[in-house]
Amino acid sequence: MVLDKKHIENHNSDELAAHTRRLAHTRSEVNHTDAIIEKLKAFQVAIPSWALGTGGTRFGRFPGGGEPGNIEQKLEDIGLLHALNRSSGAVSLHIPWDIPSDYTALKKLAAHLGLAFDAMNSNTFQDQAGQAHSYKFGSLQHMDRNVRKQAIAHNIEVIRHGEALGSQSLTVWLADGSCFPGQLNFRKAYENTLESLKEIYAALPAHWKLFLEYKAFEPNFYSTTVGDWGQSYSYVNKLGEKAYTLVDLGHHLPNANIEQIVSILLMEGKLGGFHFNDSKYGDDDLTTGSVKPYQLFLIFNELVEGMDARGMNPTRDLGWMIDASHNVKDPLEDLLQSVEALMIAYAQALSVDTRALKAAQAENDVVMAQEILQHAFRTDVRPLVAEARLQSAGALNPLKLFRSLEVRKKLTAERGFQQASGL
Ligand SMILES: [Mn+2]
Repeated sequence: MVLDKKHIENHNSDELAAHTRRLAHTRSEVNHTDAIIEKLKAFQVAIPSWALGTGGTRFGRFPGGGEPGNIEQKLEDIGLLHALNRSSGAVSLHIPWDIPSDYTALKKLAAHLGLAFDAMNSNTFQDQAGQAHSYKFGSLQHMDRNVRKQAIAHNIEVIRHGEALGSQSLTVWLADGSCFPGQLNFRKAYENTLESLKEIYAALPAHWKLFLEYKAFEPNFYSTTVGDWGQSYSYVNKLGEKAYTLVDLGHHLPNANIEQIVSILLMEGKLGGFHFNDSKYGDDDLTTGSVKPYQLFLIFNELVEGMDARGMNPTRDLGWMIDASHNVKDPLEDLLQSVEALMIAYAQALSVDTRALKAAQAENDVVMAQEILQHAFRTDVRPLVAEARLQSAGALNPLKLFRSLEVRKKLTAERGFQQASGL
């Protein structure tokens, strides 16, 4: 389904008077609003190809209608999101769930929809039909060199697919670890993993990056071989300058100070990118900003400060992606909410009075430091996010327009009740 520009224009003219009132108020409260709006306009978040179908848990899945049945339909769905919010201009593909059959045609479709190919994702956490060796006891860490070779070859194949599409990075997330004490020799698992990663790293094209994602637990429940940011940092430091750590917000132990992790990784020049989601208990894959919006703001506050300190370009120098799953929501509505939450957190962070904060820190004025951050968090910056969309020809209220156009009903009429491919 392709969105008619007229729909957006009509929606915006209906919403304009109220938006203009709200924007004037925000401009009276926040400094440098035009500079903030420009940064918001440039910010793009990649949508993973697996987030477009209804998610599930190991207990079951409750699919909705109109899910995309192939990679082209997945791109069309992201194109629809991007037309609405102008901030979802990239797709992150998963191999083997989304193996392209015709690179040229897919690149043409992506260009038509205004989408870039973000990081490619490999999969050695499950066995595929016809696979010679099983990943039941790990992939890059495996005791058997033949299993490791198979997993390395898969990652290199993913790089080749990505090269053909114009992607420039590979995200490696390993389920490797152990479920019981004694099952694994930690040092040997580390050494095998490092050796395997080195072979994958050697196959990276010159301008590519390798992102190594960590996760504290699950599917292994005793140890994970890339279990936290320190372990990822240890690997990527040994691999070289093209290797970076990737932070998935849901992959920490409860109450971890993620904003501090982000700050240190940025300082070390080893923060590669993000998988955004939210959680209450573990890797819940909830909508970004739905449970802990203040934490999201604090993360963006460190990002803005750290990227500025290193002279980084927020849109080019880090990989931004959503990694969430949606069991009880329309996936497209959920993604609109996630992107909106990211834009709001970014706008809040950009509105922090950094000079006053530095002064408060220098004087150990703890109360004022907290006041400055919370003032930015509590100021309604949503009109700035909406204005960025308006200036980029997106919709002032994407979710409202999505509902009024009955997009899901039309997609269901078009595609039926098929299950999203690859899930
Ligand atoms: Mn992830």
